[in-house]
Amino acid sequence: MTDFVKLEKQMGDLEEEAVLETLRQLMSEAPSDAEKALDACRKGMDDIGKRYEAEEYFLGDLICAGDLMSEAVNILKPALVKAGGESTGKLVICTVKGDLHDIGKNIVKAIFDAAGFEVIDLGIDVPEDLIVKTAKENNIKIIALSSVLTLAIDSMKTTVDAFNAAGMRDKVKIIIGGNPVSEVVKTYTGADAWSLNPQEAVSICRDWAKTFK
Ligand code: B12
Repeated sequence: MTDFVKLEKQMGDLEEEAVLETLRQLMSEAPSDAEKALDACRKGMDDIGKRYEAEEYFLGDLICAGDLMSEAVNILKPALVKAGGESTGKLVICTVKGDLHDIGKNIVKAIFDAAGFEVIDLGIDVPEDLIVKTAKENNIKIIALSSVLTLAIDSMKTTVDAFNAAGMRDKVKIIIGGNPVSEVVKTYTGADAWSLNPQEAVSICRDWAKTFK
């Protein structure tokens, strides 16, 4: 039985071997707990962020944390991605302008892929005009935006505004996610939905895709 509080602490303490061993064991004994493990790892990353702000950790530690989280996700991925069956629709995903973080975005992409969505991933630091152009050229109606920097919340708003300016706002649905995202951020940016949970995001987008058919 995995101790998730301990896992969160191991992650926060950057105990690489202990984290990876715990996850490997979980995958062999109880893969259905993968989502709980992901959540514990994400909370551990929050702790790392706080310790970075307190100058207990430095940029090199953030880089190690990013590598460790990517390894953790690779171990958990087979259990996180549940095959979706029928083809569900198309969406474009990216991390918005000014933000280079992509671990969360990549998890969301993998889960949407597995759920049957055709996903166009524009990567990181993506300007709003490229997102609008891609949606227009590929007739994409679902836009998924990721950001973990508080500053990049404004880029999410700029992106929503750009769809307005292009006369496309009523033709697309926009979902946002990432650590600082909340109901308040959703209202501020003008997005249609928000989530920190990729599985929940899939079910929101599946409902949207049905209304487009
Ligand atoms: C790892 C990390 C890095 C790595 C990133 C590696 C990579 N390839 O992504 C590196 C070292 C490169 C990095 C750089 C920097 N970082 Co950094 N980083 C982190 C850290 C520790 C973890 C982020 C992470 O991967 N979390 C784990 C993932 C899985 O969680 P997540 O992104 O929230 O995603 C989940 C959900 O939110 C959701 N989700 C995510 N996206 C989406 C999208 C949609 C549509 C949906 C539905 C859901 C969804 O699904 C995911 C799975 O559950 C955070 C701390 C934190 N609390 O987040 C700081 C943090 C984000 N970084 C921070 C800072 C300051 C920086 C730097 C400016 C440091 C510097 N001096 O250079 C640079 C920024 C450069 C830039 N312009 O972007 C600050 C931001 C502060 C702020 N308020 O804006 C944080 C919060 C640390 C802190 N507390 O100070 N960082």
